[in-house]
Amino acid sequence: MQPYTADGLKDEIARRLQVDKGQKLEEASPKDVYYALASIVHGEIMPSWNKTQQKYKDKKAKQVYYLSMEFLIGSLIKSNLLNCGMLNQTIEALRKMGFHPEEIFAQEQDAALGNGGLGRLAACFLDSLSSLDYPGHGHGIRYRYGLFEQRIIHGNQVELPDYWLKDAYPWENRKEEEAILIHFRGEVHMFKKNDGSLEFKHENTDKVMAVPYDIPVVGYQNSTVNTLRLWSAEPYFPPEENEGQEDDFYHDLEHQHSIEQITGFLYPDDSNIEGKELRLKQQYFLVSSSIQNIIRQFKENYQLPLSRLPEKVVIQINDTHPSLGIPEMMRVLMDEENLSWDAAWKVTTGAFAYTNHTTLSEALETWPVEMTEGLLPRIYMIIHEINERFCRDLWFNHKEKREEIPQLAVIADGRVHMARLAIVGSFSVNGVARIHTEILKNQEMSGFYSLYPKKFNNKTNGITHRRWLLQANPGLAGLITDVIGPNWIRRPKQLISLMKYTKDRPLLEKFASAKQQNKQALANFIHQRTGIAVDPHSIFDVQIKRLHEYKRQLLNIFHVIYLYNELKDNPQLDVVPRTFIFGAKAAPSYYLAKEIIKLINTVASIVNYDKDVKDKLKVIFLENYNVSLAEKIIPAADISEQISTASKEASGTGNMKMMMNGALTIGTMDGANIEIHDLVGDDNMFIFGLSAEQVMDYYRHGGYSATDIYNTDDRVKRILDQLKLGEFGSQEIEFKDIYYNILSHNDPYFVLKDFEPYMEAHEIVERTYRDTYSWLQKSVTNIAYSGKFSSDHTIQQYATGIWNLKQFKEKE
Ligand code: DL6
Repeated sequence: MQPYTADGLKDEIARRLQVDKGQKLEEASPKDVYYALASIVHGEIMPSWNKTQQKYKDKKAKQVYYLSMEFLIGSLIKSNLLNCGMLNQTIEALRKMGFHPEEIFAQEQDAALGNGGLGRLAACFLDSLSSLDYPGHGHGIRYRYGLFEQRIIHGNQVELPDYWLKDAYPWENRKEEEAILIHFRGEVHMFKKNDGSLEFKHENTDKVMAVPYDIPVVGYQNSTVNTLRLWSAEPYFPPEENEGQEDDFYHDLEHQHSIEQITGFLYPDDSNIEGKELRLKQQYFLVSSSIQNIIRQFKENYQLPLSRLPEKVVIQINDTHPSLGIPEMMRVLMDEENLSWDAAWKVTTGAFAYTNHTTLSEALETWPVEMTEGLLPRIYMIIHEINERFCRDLWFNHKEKREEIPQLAVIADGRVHMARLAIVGSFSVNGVARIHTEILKNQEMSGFYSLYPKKFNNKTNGITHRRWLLQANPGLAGLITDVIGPNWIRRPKQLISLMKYTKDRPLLEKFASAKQQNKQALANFIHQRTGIAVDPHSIFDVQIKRLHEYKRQLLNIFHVIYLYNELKDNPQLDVVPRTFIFGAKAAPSYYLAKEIIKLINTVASIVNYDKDVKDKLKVIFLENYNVSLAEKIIPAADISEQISTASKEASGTGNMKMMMNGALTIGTMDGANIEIHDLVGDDNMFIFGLSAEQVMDYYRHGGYSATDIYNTDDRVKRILDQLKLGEFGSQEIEFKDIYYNILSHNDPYFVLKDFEPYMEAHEIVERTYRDTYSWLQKSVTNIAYSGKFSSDHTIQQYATGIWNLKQFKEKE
C-alpha cells in the first residue's frame, strides 16, 4: 500500500472533493470529508485485495470459510486506516484541515450486524485471519436493518430501527455477476436413473436471488486482504418472465417486498431463539448461497474432484445457526454433482466444524418438522435421511446407546434439533472456554461426547488487540511501545515483558496518567451525552454487555442500592467515590431484562441528584451500547464487572478487552474469567461467589432458599422491600416483578446467594484502590498477561487444531 504523507493525504482529499462533488475544501461537511477519505482508503485496499485473491487461486491454498448469521464489525474507517498504515498521517492531515479527526471517523455508522458475543467474535476472528496471512473469509447476511438503536425514555428501553444503509456504505462492492439462485418450497420428485439409483428434482420452487456484497478485511500492515461476503436477497427475474410484468404491478411489488424481507433485519435476541419461519428462511438463505458459492469456487480454482474438497476447504459454523449448511452441501453434492450418499457424506463431514457458544437451554435451536419440510422440502428429506442413518448406527453399532436415542436423534418430538445435526455432520465440535467445553463434554453434550470423544475440543475465545488496544487506546498503546518496543503489536504475547516494570514507580505513574486521560475523555463524553458531571477521579466501575438475568446486572445494581442506603444512613461515610457505568441492550421481548434496565435508570435518576451522596456515587446508563461506544468506555475502565452466575457464561470477551486495557476484574469463576485467573491469580483480580459445581448442584438437588436470605440479611431485605414498596419508583407496583422473580421463583440466578460475597469483594476493591501503587501494579500485570487473549492466539489454535490451515506467506 502506498505510503501517504499527511500533506499528500490532505491534497488528495481536496482533490477528491473537487473531482467527485465539485466542492472546495472549505465547503465540505465532515460527512463529505469522511466519504472522500473512505474512498481514498478503499482505493488503497483494492490492489492488495485483488492480489491476495489471485495468490490464493494461483497457489491453490486451503481456505477457511467462517459462516455466521452475525458479524458485528462496527465502524471500519479507523481500523482500515490503522491496518493500511495510514492512521497517524490521516489524523495529522485532518487536523491540518481544521477538522477534529474523531468527528470525521464518527460519520461512519456502526455496521451492527450482530447481537453481541458471537457476532463480535466473528469480527475479531476475521481481523486476525487477515493479519496472520491466513486464507480465511466470512460469509454472512447483509441485513438492511442492524441491531436496533436503543433509546432510554423515562427509564425505559425503546427500540428504533437501525437503518445503517441510509447513506452509502463505502466499504462494500456489489458483485451482481456472482449472484446465486436459492429455492424455497416447491415439490420434490423422485426418479429412478438407468443405473438404478434415485434422482431428486426440486420443482415449482419460489426462487430468490442471493446477491453478494464484498467487504475487504484488511490485515495489519501485511498487504493481505480477505473477504467478508454478505448476501442480500433480491427477486429473481427470468428473462422470459420479464414481459408483461406491468400487468401485475402490485402483485410483483408485494412479491419483491416479501423476498427483500429475507435480509430485512437481524433478529435482536441472542439467547431466546424465536421459532419464526422468516428466521429459518434467513438461515437457509445464508447457507445455500455460501455453500453453492464455495463449491463453485472450489471447482473453478482447484480442478480437483469434489471428493478432495476437504483438503482445500474447511467451513466453521458459528453456533448452530448455519447448520443447515450440512444438508445443503449434501444436496449440492448429490443432486447437482451426482455423488453417492456415502461419498457426499464423507466430503461434508470432512469439511464442517461447529462452534458452540452457549449452554442456555432456551438458546438451543430446534425447528418444527412441518415448518422445515414445508419451506425446505429437499433439505428436510436429507435431514431425515441423516437422522435415519444415525439412529440406525446407534441401534446396531452402539447398543449401550439404545435408550438414549430420543435424546440424541436429530429429529425428535416433531422437531429438528440443530445442535445434534451440527455434531453429527461435522468433524469438530468446540466450546469457547475451558470450563464451557468441559460442561459440554460432561453434561450438555455428554451423550455425544462418549460417542465421538475425538470430535470435542476447546478453543478459548480471543479479541483483536489491534482494535481493542492499539486503536481504541492510543495513549496506553504508545506507552507500551515506549517501554517494551513495538514487537508486541505483531506478537501480543510479548506484552508479558511489561512484568519487568511493575516495580518501576515513575513508569507506573505514566500508566496512571494514560488511564486518567481516558477517564477524563469518558467523563466529558458522559457529560455531553447525559448532562451529568462525573468525577474522573472516582473509580470507574463498568458493566457493559447484553442485558440478561444470568449476567446479573441486577446484582450490580443491588450493590449500588446498598451503597446508596449506607450513604443515606451516614452521609459522612468515608468511601472512595464511584461511578457505575452500564451499557446494555435487552432483547425487545425480554420483559425482565427491560425491567432491570428501567431499575438501573430509576436508581440513577435518584442517586445522581441526591445531595446527601454528593459526588460519592454516580450511576450512568449509556444508551445504545455498541462497538463504537465500547471503544470509548473500555480504555477508561478501572473495574470490569464479570459477574455471571457460574456455569452460565460460555466465555465472555468483554472481560478480555477490559483486562487488556488495565482494568481489574471482579468476577465469578465462570467462562474465561477462570483462565484470566489462571494467569494473574487471586492477587490481581477479585473472585467471589458460587462455583459452577455449586450452582449445578443446587439446580440438581435444591437446598437453596432465597427467602431465607431475605429473612436473615437486613441489607437484602431492605433493598427488596424498597423495590416492592416503591422507593425506587413512583408507584408501589413499579418493580414488583423483579421482587417476585427473586422470591417466588427462588432467585434462579442466585443473586441473593452471591450478594454477601459480592459485597465483600467490593470492599476489597475499595481497599485496594486506596493503595494507588499496588493498584497500578495489578493493572499493569493484567495488561502484561492479556496477550494470551489476543484473537491471533485463538486463530492460531483453530488453524492448527481444527482447520489444518497454513499461513500464506509471499515466498510460498
Ligand atoms: O463465544 C462468544 C460469546 C461468548 O463469549 C459468550 O459467553 C456467549 O454468551 C456468547 N453467545 C452468544 C449467543 N448465545 N447464544 N445463543 O452470543 O458467545
